[in-house]
Amino acid sequence: MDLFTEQRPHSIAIAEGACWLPGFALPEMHALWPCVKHHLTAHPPQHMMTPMGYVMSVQTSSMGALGWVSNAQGYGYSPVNPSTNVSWPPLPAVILQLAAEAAGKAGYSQFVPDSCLINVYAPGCKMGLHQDKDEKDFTQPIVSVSLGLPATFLFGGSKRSDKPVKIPLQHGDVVVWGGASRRFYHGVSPVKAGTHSLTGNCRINLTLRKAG
Ligand code: MD6
Ligand code: FE
Repeated sequence: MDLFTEQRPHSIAIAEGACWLPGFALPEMHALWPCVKHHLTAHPPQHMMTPMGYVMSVQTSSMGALGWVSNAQGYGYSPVNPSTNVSWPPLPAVILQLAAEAAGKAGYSQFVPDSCLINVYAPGCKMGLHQDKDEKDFTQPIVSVSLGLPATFLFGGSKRSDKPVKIPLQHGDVVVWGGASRRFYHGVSPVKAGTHSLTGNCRINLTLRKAG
C-alpha cells in the first residue's frame, strides 16, 4: 500500500453506485480549508429562496463556471452570482483534484466538475429530501465533501417514500453517488449545535457536479 492509500483506507457502499469515504478529504485539509475560508469571505453565502417562496435555512455560495441557484423561476445553474451579477471564481486545483480522486475511488473515472456549491449550515439548518436533476449529464457523479460540525446525511432511493439510510458524516468525509443512484433522494437532518476547531459553529458542505 502506498502512503496515499494508507491515509484514505475505506469506502463504505451505501447504495448501488454510491459510497461513503470517511476522512477522504483530511490529507488535503491543510490546503482545502484556507481556500474555502477565503472564498466565503470574498463571496459571502446567502439565503436563497425556493421556487415555492420559502427562504432556505442553509446559506449558499458557489465556485466554478456554473453556480447552483434557486429563485421563483426554479432551481438551476447560473454563470453569475445572482446577488452581484459577477461570474463565480474558478474551481481551485485542490478542489478539482480532490473531486476527481474521490470519484475515481468510487469507480467514476475522469470526473471534471464545473460547479461547486458551498452550503453553510448553522445549527438547526437542514436540507429536505430531494433529487439532483438539474444537471445535463447524469452519467457524471456527485461528490459531496463535509467540513466542520457533524451531520446526519439521509440517503434514500428513487422514490421519495423510500426509507433513507442515515450516514453520520464527520469533518473530512466525502460521499459520492452516481450510476444507478444518481437521482436518488437525499437530504440532511438538522445540524446540532457545537463548535469545530476550523469552521466554528457551522457545517459546510461542498457539492461538486458537472452541471453543464
Ligand atoms: C448538502 N446538498 O448540503 C447537500 N442538492 O450536504 C444537496 O444535496 C443539494 O444543496 C441540490 C441542490 C442544492 C443542494
Ligand atoms: Fe442534492
